[in-house]
Amino acid sequence: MNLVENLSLTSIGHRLDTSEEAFGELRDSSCLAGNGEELRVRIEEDGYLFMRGFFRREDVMAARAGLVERLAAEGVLQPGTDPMEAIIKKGHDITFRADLTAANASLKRLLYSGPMMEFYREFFGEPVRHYDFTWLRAMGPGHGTPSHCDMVYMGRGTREKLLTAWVPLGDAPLRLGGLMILEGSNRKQERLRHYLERDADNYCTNGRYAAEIEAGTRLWEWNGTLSKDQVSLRNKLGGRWLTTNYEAGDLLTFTMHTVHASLDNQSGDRIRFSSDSRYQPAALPVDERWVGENPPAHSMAAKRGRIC
Ligand SMILES: O=C(O)CCC(=O)C(=O)O
Ligand SMILES: [Fe+2]
Repeated sequence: MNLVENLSLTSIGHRLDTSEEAFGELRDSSCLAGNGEELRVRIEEDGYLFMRGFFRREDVMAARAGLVERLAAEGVLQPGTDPMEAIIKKGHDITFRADLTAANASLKRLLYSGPMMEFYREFFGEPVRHYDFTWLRAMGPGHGTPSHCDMVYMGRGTREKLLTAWVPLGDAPLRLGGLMILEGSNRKQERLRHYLERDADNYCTNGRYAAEIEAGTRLWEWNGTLSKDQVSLRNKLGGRWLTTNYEAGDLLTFTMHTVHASLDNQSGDRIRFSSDSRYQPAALPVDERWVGENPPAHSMAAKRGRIC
């Protein structure tokens, strides 16, 4: 189809079926901006809201500039190239870099003030807060993220009124490996019940990994992945994998129950930058793993052990 042209797209090395029954374009809901009621109806239906051109391009690019500057200083980018192109130096490997957000005031402004906070206030119809941890992905060429629902990582506060925002920090055409949503998966909670009830930071104190987890040498007993094979997952759950050629300025927001994954980065030498961040009504309980000046994240402080 149009969206794919001649690309052979993969996710964790599995070649995706890009026929019209299996693959398609995200529905753009930007025409509903500013209308909380309609946005709520739409997300109930789709499990996500894709807001094309939500941010000003220059604001996104300012955040990107801060990221590539840091990587250039670290020697991760190919010398003699424009840092904004984010061309990785041969032999380097990069994926998750939450630390890159620390000194990036433009990124924090983009995600946690102005239009973004106003969007979620309008959506929830009440005062909102964001989580303090920013998941910053600097995905070099290679595998993307396996499918999962965010519930298993942040379901200890409100489980219904919490949304993820996925923001491409630069243009991210398909070959750069953007996010995909499994169509209709938000309405498959019953099928996914066993998965959705799990928590990636729980572990069995009498289990085989307990000693390593408690010593801090192993991050978790189970990493929250729903499937590494997006082709067979789609065959089981149905729906199409939905994505798009993302542009700087786009916002994709989705529920804790929405199944998502990302495409592999097949660009050869470019880094895909994106952030994920979270928003909820201020009056509701939060997931303590992700709030505060130094959020515990998945550290031992967040682990809950029990005898299994
Ligand atoms: O960007 C990715 O590869 C994964 C992002 C994700 O899982 C999220 O936004 O919740
Ligand atoms: Fe996620």
